[in-house]
Amino acid sequence: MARSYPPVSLIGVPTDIGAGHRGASLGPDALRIAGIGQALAARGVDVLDTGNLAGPPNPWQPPVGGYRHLEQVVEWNRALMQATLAELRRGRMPVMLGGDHCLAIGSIAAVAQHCRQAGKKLRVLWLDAHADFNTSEVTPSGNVHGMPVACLCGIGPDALTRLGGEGPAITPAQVRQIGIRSVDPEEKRLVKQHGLDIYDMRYIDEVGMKAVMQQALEGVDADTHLHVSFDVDFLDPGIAPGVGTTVPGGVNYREAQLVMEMIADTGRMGSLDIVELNPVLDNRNATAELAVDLVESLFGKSTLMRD
Ligand code: 6HN
Ligand code: MN
Ligand code: MN
Ligand code: MN
Repeated sequence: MARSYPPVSLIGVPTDIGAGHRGASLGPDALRIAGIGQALAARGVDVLDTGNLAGPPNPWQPPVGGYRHLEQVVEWNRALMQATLAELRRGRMPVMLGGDHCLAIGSIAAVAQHCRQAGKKLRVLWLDAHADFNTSEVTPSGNVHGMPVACLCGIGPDALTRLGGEGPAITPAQVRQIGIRSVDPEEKRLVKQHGLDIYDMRYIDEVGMKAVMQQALEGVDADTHLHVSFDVDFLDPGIAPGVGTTVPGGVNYREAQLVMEMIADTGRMGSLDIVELNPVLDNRNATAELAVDLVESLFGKSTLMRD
């Protein structure tokens, strides 16, 4: 059955400040060139491109106290949090065009604040090869794109864990991670300690994506706001080479479509990050085009008679 979607605001976040490779800052334009706006409009969605946020340039420095570019990461995320809140408050669904994954700290801090005020339950679906649960003590790189889930759960520097006010934005119990296949040794200890709900590639192989999604979406109801944080490295590098941190053995094309279709079926997606797309490493924008194809499915495009 055709579903109607709330109006969407695209927010470009052209930053690679939290990443280990330069180039994710070109992601927003690559997604535009791949036709993200037109694809949503063709789905009948009222879509507004709010343009790109501005932020500090990438100083490309080594880590200080376990973080690379912490000051700049904070500045980008403050700006994004404000922009995301503004769109939510005027009743529009924010869709973040990343940008590296550190930007989820700002987007989800805003979404969490909005949900608290609206009395909605927040569920975060984290589609990624990585758990992104590192801390300054255990990070192998100092790159903050490996830390956003921990920061959102209150583990990290004050400037990031308190971005949205007092107290953590979310708890680990609100997060479901899907597609995970690269977790650093100390990060593993942390995700176990905090009880993160992880559907890793082995589990996906064993039970199949349909069962995984049914479990990850369990309890999502009319009062739930679903935030989807889509790290493009979730996908197998064979189909999605345009990312900085490829990990073999990722989600294939049909599995990815099923993930998006099952999210669309809930009708509860309220916000979306599309992150880590790195056009410098891509093959003629193929990864951006694949991301747009999958976003269409998130907005209800399907084969045969289902849409
Ligand atoms: N991402 N775990 C590695 C690190 O440096 O912390 C990689 C993180 C990748 C983060 O892809 O969003
Ligand atoms: Mn990530
Ligand atoms: Mn990743
Ligand atoms: Mn599609």
